[in-house]
Amino acid sequence: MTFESLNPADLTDVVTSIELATASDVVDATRRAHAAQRAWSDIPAPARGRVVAAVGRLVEANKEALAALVTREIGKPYAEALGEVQEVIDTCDFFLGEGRRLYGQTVPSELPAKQLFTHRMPVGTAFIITAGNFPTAVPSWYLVPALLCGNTVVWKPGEVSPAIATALTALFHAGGVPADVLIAVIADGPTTYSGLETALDEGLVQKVGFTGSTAVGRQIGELCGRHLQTPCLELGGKNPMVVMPDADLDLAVEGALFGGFGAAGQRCTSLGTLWVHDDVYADLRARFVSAVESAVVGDPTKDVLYGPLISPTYLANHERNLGLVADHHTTHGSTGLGRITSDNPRAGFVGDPDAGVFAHPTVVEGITPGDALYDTETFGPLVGLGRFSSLDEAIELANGHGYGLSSSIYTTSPESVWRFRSRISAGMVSVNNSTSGAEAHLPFGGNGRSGNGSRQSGVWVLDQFTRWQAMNWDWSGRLQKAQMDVADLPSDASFRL
Ligand code: UN1
Repeated sequence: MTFESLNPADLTDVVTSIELATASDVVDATRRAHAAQRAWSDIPAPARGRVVAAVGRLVEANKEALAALVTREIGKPYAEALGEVQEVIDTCDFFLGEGRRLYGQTVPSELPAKQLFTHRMPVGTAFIITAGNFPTAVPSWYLVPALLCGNTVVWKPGEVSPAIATALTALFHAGGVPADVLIAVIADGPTTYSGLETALDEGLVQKVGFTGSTAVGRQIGELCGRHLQTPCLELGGKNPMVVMPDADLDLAVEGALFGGFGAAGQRCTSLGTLWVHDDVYADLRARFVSAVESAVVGDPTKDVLYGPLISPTYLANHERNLGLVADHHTTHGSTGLGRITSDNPRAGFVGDPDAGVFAHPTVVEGITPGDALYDTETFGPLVGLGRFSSLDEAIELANGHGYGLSSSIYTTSPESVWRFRSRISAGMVSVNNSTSGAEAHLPFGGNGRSGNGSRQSGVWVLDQFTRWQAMNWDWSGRLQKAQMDVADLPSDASFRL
């Protein structure tokens, strides 16, 4: 089947046209990657680290070209696309040195003439499935450490970004990653699932990484569970931001605007619901609504808060979510709802709205538990607004839907910060900062409906792509039995001062 990737800011611009892979193509890719794994893991880790270094330098040298492609193929504003590509470079910079560490431990034995060790072993072949919203940064969080640790990778990028995936893969290959050590396959979801199922059955895949919806994450988790594997699952979010009465309100509004509407709300770390204390509710609401009303939307090559949605499918999803607005809610933020067109215009729009899939920003006021919008990840330019009267109530509202990816609190009170930090169920907590904008070397991941507890980035991701091997070496020349032959030094338990 042929797939045409269109520029979402100008649907007449065909970015690329590709033949989608079949399930047997997917299996073939895993077979090749599996066959290449031993030789790749035999290359000393410092030498693999140098490959990662070369990839990083190449991405840096091609930063503008790759970012421009991100803007063209998925509509991310150019400044944010540059930031996303920088995250790939940061990830390479972090892991190039890991090639010279990948530390194991030397551990004393309880027996003489015996030593204990731990070694990190590559897992094998990793099958990585990523989404279209971060088509370079999030894949790099998987690909770079997986390769560094001696695994081979089959990568299934989001179908909406085949040109970006092809470009990124070419950069890895140019940096010295052999063709069969990293293979990109572009396929639709059901085809991917069926190919992966066969590959798992045949023992060709030892680790699955998936970034995407909670619903698909459950299916992947079930499939991997049947093969006694724990996948790395990075799923949805309904990220809360809590504004306390002692907060710097201008800062909170700026953070809510960027977190909620930056990238058109299509980050897994996007702000879901803004929870505001009663004492500052009216003030903050007025400031936030006015900031959203005057935000610049439009051509992503220009200086805009956000551009188009990633594709027509993402727009349709946003329009469906608008159907969840209930009678007790009021909407704010724009001159219309849903798709921006010349008949449904947005004040201050930059460019031609009819050419692409642009949507009005929408603030939905009056969110309470029980509303569909309270616990639905909307993944578009829609932010909920609700109120609370105490920090404990805010924490309950922030945790109550069961997602736990990112969270944020605006306050000047250390007591509120530490209470929030210790009670929030999210894997990531921002203080006086937006829900999005995670740095590339802190653990990234969520709990509950947001994931199975796996973490990406920094040293923490090494546990996804290596397994610990425990080694003991006895040179005493006799069978020494652990627990039984251990020296027992006398002590006097009745001794008192
Ligand atoms: C995602 O949306 O899948 O923290 C990742 C952020 C980005 C990464 C988001 N650095 O917003």
